[in-house]
Amino acid sequence: MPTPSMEDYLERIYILIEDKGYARVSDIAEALEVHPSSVTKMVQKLDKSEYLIYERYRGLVLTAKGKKVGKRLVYRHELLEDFMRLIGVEEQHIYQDVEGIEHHLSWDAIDRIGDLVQFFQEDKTRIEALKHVQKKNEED
Ligand SMILES: [Mn+2]
Repeated sequence: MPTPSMEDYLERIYILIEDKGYARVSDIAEALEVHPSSVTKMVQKLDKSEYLIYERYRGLVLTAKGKKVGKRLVYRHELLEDFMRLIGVEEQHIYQDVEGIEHHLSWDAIDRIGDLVQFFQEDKTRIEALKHVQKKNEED
């Protein structure tokens, strides 16, 4: 199992490769707001754990395992953002809240949140019912 920090890197590397076709140490450092030397260290660790292959002058590529995990991590982040938005969390809080919780939930909990998001999306009157409760609570 990757550590929370490894997860953050894998998630970011997966997104960079999806968007640009490659992920350079400098791009990762910029995206995660860390020093390039920290990126190099982590990339070496991810290489050792077989999530990617890193060659100093050729850059890095995700292994099949790295792609699979990266994809799941990006899905998890997006699902949790959808969930926060759906329950009415203010936009300005969503990203940081998700960053704060994403590493600490079991995949069981993620799947159940997925069910809940689907439950609301399948019938918009359910969202209206939730909004009604929120409005009542605000009035109290
Ligand atoms: Mn994230």
